[in-house]
Amino acid sequence: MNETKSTCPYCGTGCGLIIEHDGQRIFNVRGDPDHPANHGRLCTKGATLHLTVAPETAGLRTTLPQLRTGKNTARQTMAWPAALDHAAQRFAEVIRDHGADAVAFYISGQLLTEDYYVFNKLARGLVGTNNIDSNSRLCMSSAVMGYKLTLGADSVPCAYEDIDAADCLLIAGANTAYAHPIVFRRIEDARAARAGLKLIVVDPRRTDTAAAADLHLALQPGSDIALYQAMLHVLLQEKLVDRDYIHQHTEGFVALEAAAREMSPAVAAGICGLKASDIVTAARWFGAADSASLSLWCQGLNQSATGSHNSAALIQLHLATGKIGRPGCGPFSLTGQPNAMGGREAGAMATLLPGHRDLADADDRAEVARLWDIDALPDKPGLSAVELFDALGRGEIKALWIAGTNPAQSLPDSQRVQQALAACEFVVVQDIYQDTETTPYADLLLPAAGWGEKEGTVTNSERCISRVRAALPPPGQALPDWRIAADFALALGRYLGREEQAQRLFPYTCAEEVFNEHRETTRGRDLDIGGLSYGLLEQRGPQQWPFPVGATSGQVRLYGDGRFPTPNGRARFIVPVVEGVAEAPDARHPYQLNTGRLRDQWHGMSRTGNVPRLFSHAPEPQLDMHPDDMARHGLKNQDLVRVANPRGSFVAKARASEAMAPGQVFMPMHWGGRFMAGAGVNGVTLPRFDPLSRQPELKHCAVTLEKLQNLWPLVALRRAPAGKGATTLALRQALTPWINRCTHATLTLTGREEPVLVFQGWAESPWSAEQLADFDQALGLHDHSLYFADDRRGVSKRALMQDDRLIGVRLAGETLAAEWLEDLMAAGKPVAGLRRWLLAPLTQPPAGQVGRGRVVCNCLDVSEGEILTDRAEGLDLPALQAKRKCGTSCGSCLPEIRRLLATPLH
Ligand SMILES: Nc1nc2c(c(=O)[nH]1)N[C@H]1C(S)=C(S)[C@@H](COP(=O)(O)OP(=O)(O)OC[C@H]3O[C@@H](n4cnc5c(=O)[nH]c(N)nc54)[C@H](O)[C@@H]3O)O[C@H]1N2
Ligand SMILES: Nc1nc2c(c(=O)[nH]1)N[C@H]1C(S)=C(S)[C@@H](COP(=O)(O)OP(=O)(O)OC[C@H]3O[C@@H](n4cnc5c(=O)[nH]c(N)nc54)[C@H](O)[C@@H]3O)O[C@H]1N2
Ligand code: SF4
Ligand SMILES: [Mo]
Repeated sequence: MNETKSTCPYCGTGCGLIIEHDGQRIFNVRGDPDHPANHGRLCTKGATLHLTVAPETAGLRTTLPQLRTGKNTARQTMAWPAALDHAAQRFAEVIRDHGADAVAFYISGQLLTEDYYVFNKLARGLVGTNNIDSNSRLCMSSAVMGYKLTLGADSVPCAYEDIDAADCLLIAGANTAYAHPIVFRRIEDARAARAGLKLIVVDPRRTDTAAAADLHLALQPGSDIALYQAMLHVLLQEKLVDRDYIHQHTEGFVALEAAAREMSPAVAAGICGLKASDIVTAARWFGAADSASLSLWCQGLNQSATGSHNSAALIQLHLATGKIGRPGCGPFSLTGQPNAMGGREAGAMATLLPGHRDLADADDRAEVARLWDIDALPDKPGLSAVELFDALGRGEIKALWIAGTNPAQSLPDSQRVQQALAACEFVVVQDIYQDTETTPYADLLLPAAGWGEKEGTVTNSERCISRVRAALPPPGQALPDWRIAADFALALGRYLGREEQAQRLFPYTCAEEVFNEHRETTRGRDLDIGGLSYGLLEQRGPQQWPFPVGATSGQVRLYGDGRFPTPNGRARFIVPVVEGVAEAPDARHPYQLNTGRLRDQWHGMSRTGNVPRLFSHAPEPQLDMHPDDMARHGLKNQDLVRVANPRGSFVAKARASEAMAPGQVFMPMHWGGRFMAGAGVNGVTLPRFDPLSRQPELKHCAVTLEKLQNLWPLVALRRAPAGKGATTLALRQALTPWINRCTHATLTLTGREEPVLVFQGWAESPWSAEQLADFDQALGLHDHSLYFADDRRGVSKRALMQDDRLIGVRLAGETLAAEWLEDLMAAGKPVAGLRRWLLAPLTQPPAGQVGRGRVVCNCLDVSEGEILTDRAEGLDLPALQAKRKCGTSCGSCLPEIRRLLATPLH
């Protein structure tokens, strides 16, 4: 058995992990005790990474290039040289006929810094276009602008150890318990260690993060700026601002002060829907003299049409109180993706350049041209994500290269995005999986090496650079992303008649060479990593930047000297606009739709969606609603509701949730067209974006709700053998066409060792016998199955057993037994004794075993039902943990277990 140290490829917490493998197969991952981000801990997603690689997902992966020659033909596999030659020829034709700005690259914060660097050089240095943007546009660009507007550069001044030193933690627009679980573990530890530590959470929903807070400010969506301005008002009034700091280290306070004086807590209370006294309390806790305050924020602030000002308004609270640059202090924007920060360093976005340079700055462009030894960089601004897909739809972009992102699912107004992709002349998709919402649009699908198979570096939320290392060879002929980009550049050079230049620009033979070149772009800049090398990272482990030549360690915290990277060294105050959401609810669309993350799924689920146990915490897409709104629409839990606006619609099961305020509904972002009928939540979201950061307002749009009833239901369950990703994929692909023959349908997984596919469908009218027969065929339910039909009632059922175990079930017209049958199949227990009951209309199994309910602790497989039973018997957390061990492994479920133990008994 070998061990290889690497970094988790999911969230920006950037946990270090140890891969246990034999060079052919990864058996397990465990947290790296020496990594400063996690000290050995991992959350549910990190701890199940070995289940996302070969052989579990063999057959799902891309292994050879696949090219489609006609728009409606199937793709054929081909060798790399021919595939890249074809791509180069197509790109060169477009560039020749329509200019360099008729091609574009759309890449990802999940690529490594080395990948980012090469793509950027390809677009700007060889092709000569600034049309290179990243999904980080949907994620971090408002935080980037917020920092630049106020502090003068895009540098996160804080570190995780500030959590340990803070007296007040303000979490704004972030559900850290779900989205950055290991950061949240650290917050829990800090609270346990420091009794006086105050936790304030600003979120319209009562998330698990908010439920843990000392003060939850459940503000109206989009009203953050009014809140932070009112907090500043209180700070001014109570003389909690630091006049010395403001005087010595900042400029522009006079105008901000005047604006804040107008925003009294009473005024803000009206705008935000909060109690004025709570705003005062928050300000007092935050501003207490001689105390340390740290704020953490994420998409609730960034994904807004005023995202840059949302961030700035929060950052300014730190500047006004001088709570920055000291232990426990500062504005700490949590990065979403594992290398969102690295992408900003490499400058691979339409508006940025390498080494924290700006495209708009002529000197910066000239410097990069000099570093790359080319005449000049293109100066025409590039298109940001939403604009890029608009231009694609208008036919202005004729060839598009997509790598490491799934825009057909993750961009707002996704139907329009899909139409644009369908209309584009030549789409290249570089992904690790064959099957995402975007891959059907690929004319050329290129196989990328994934986590566990590639070398490079990533930078996490606290500016810490970690190595990503390979444990296995990539499957088939998959290649590292930077290698694909460089090989394409060499081919494109030939077709552009610039072969020699391409060879000079892309001489790399390994990731380390790319890193060393990237390092040169940082020298003398705020993010200077001149003193770092793969060798040093190998010897001394992960390091924070800056790390200039001669440094012995990275810098934990920035701006301790009160000097900021602005022309005069002073931080700047701006007057933030108070605007509210871009699409306010109205009489026809009275609900505000909020979107975000679940604990155990990752974005479009291309990876986590292959791991059955990651579905157990939230098995299917559900729309969270306030109980009064449910009542208004006559909805009970599990009833279907259609969510619609002029852009589109989707259907989900309604769920009453006390976490929601009336008038607001919440839908997770993860479920796209492969997992449910329609396009998922982004079928209705709004493509309106912040004019400064160009980040779209994915968090809010207005919708109408309609209860669906009297639909004909269908449930199908099918076991796929363990470790046979190919079978799962084949089954999923066989069932996918049926999704859209239903008014609503979902296709998900359950089980632990062996995946069970779960298809739920609802149709306007019963399917014909022929349709059902075709469906059964797709499901592999052959004639030897148990069969029951009552044609008069439109009911028909089948069950297939093998060796006393249930391996397939299909219920149509009446699906009462679906839940316990699903539990039975997931558990894989023998069902011989139940044979005669399998097709009966029973809501409970006859033996009386109740279903276990949703799994809360994924590591130890403990369900909500079990926790509530123990709790009814009077067990507290230690007793519960002694009995069931729940929450003792990764701890991601601890907030929820605590909440379950604290809910009143009925
Ligand atoms: N499990 C999991 N973890 C992840 C990811 C994942 O897919 N799954 N993705 C990673 C990525 S890329 C990112 S960007 C991060 C995102 O991490 P977060 O931003 O923490 O997560 P979200 O659920 O998107 O949104 C956070 C909260 O913003 C709230 N919110 C909505 N509107 C407003 C508002 O107007 N004001 C305020 N104050 N709050 C509002 C929502 O109710 C939600 O609870 O997560 C990362 N971590
Ligand atoms: N409604 C709504 N929409 C949102 C959000 C929201 O909160 N609400 N959040 C937004 C945010 S913050 C983000 S970051 C985006 C994320 O949205 P996407 O970027 O679309 O999310 P992923 O599903 O992670 O896509 C990553 C793709 O890269 C592939 N991949 C994984 N590893 C590799 C690799 O090493 N190389 C290559 N080439 N491919 C790889 C995966 O299989 C997957 O297809 O979604 C945005 N969309
Ligand atoms: S918190 Fe979880 S998902 Fe994020 S880096 Fe750590 S293990 Fe990975
Ligand atoms: Mo993100």
